[in-house]
Amino acid sequence: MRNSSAFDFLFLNFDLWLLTSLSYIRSTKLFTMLHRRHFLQLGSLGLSAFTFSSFGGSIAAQKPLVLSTWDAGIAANKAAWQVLRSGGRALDAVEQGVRVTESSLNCCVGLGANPDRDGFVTLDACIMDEYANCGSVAFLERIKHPISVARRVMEKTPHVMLVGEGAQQFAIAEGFPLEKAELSDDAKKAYQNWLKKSEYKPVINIENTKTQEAFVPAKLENGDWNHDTIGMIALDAKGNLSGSCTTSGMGFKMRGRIGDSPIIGAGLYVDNEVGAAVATGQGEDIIRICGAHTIVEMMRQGLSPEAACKKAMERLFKTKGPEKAKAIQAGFIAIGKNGEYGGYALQKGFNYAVCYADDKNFMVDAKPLI
Ligand code: SD4
Repeated sequence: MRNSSAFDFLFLNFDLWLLTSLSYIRSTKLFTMLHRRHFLQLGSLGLSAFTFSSFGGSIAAQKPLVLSTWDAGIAANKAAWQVLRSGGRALDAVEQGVRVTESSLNCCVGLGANPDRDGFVTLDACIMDEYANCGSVAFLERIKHPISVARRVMEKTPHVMLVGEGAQQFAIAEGFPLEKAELSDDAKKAYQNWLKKSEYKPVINIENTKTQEAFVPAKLENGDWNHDTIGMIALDAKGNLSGSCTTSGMGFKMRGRIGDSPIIGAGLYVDNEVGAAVATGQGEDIIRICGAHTIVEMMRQGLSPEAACKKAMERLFKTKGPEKAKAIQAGFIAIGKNGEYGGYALQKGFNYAVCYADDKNFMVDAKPLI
């Protein structure tokens, strides 16, 4: 940082410089230093964002910033933004944000969501902060805010993950009310319909038969994908990252089934030196490639968030095989330490919500791999 005129020259020619040296620079400390300096320059002008060209398009870098999966993300981002806009911590933002979705009636998040094949709603959630602290709950029943229970696991126990009855006991001990064991009207209807079609018989290893689709539908009655998990990642004004993820999992799943969403490294991963990533979609396939962790490691090697999501998606596609991949959906989103963001989908139809100002909270369609 001694020769300031050389650095000014770099920024005047930022686009050209970036195109020729991005992959090298991303992997060096210099990258962080340059961004920090650029933020400082913009900060003195009252700006907190910049845009630069990269391979394949324009990528905005923002701070603070919050991203979340699917269109329920708009309302969730709004709540997260209230925390971020006043200089709050990313961890608080990602908890407050997804609590909105947990409270709303939704096919796939919170107690109003679709049940498992035995008619019970079981919830999975996890959270991770800038110190690599993490907490998780899975197969949790009758508790309205699994994300907040996950945070208590992180902050009040020596453990990372609690499941089932034990998770519920812990939640009750922490003062979370035990809600009634009943389905929402929408979920009741969906379950009745599913029961008719599925002719449900609890057959061992049914998940591995060719008729799997009839038992765990890839799509819901209305044609939507059978998932709408909310995954949220945020970068706060201090430059710290956190993430959260909460879901009821796949509708009409086998009782006891847990997907990627509560699994640190699969559904969510945060490394405060590098970036954060969160996943949605067919959990089994996301687990098989350690989705979120893979994306963060790709970013560590110098890939942009979008390129890292794409690379991880290519791995998922390869692992699944081209034919089987057509029957599932998966989506990844990521934020880099510098405020760049991006996402990628297996198939068309996955979108995510991006928010970085009171009047900037919008949906982005992720590019599909197939
Ligand atoms: C799961 N990944 O349980 C979750 C489902 C999901 O959007 O993402 N829904 O496999």
